[in-house]
Amino acid sequence: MKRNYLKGLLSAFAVGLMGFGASAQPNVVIIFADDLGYGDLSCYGNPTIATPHLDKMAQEGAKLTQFYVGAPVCSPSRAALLTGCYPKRVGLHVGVLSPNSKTGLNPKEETIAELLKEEGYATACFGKWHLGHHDKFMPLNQGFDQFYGFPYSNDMSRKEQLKINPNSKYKYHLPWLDQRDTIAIDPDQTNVTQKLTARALEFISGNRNNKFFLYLAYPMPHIPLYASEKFQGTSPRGLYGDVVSELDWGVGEILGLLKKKGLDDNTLVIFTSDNGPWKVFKTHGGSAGPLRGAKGTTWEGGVREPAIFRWPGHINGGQQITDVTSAMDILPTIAKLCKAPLPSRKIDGRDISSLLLSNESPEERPFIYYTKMGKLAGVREGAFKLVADGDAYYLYNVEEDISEEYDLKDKKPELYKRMMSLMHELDAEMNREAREVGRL
Ligand SMILES: [Ca+2]
Repeated sequence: MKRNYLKGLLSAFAVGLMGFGASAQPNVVIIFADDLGYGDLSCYGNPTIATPHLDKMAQEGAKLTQFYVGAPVCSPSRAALLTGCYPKRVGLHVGVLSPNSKTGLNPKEETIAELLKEEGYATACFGKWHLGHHDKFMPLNQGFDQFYGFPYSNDMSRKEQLKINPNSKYKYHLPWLDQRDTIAIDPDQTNVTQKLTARALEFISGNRNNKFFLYLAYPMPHIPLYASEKFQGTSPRGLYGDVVSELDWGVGEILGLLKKKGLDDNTLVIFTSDNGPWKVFKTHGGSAGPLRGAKGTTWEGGVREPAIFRWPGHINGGQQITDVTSAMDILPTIAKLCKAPLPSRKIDGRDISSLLLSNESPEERPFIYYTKMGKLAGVREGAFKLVADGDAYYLYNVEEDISEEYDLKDKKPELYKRMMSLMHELDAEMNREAREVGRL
């Protein structure tokens, strides 16, 4: 007790000091993997992939077990994370962007980076962007001071496509950018995770006396898979395991540096992935664990992701949070914790800070499923999920039946009907209020 009292006095003193110079707004680090599945981390049950750093991060923070992303593919999912909106609300719901796209995230939308930049944060996006490769859509025009990485997916490259199919007619090249400069074309991807991690460490060190927001969007384990020499051949899971182990190493480096610089209890770190595993690539794709489906589908495996939130001294360690949450909740939660105003336009996520900080469940909110092409495909409310597979609809209790095996449509006709109208109602509202995608 006495120790706590002393600790309280000391932190009051520290807050006083901070009030003198910097404020008590925490730093934020979002580490976003690409195509990593619900079952790919050892703390989410993977039997062969070792992720000691992420496991430790989960022990020191909160592990969310019913966390959804906004879409089962890259571009719309990334739009949802950065804007706190369903992809449909920001017009980016129809598939992924490609090197010949003329659209992108509308610069009028407010990203997490813009909210925090307004509060004086240093902001950086390192890794994969995939929200429009034309300058007006790129990170430097969406609130980020720095960008280093790929404008789109790591397979959108003639060099990589030729490895998959020697007769490929794919004509686009994959640029590697530093700010606006192309510093390489179709680069060797073996050291991508190392390079991005190094840049992230440099950014954190350089801003240890400022507030900072780091969005580290690793392009792995999206195919083509690449691990550095040090990690090649290290995992019993094969190359996929090597790649995930290297991402885990990167997370360990970042958490280690935060600790070393004394930034641990002033930095919220979030780890998750943009969509489920790309199983069509067999062992080069990941695992959704007990969940049905994969990337590109609205089965749970397409959109439910591992999610770990760590902020020592604020978020209690070792928690497992089973509330239904989503990537769209991240923006309003960060806004609350960093004392930043919300975007002026309507958003879909809700602040879950009280869930993270004091285990108080927020008001339940239905989650709407859209296909990878943005078509309405289901709704989740409470334990129940209505989901379309083509033209057929099914009803599951995804808490009792995590693998979506036992259809309840005939057993619960009233619920089925109610959820069907709820889904259409929510989508109709979305259609009325949807905004324009960014155009050239
Ligand atoms: Ca992806």
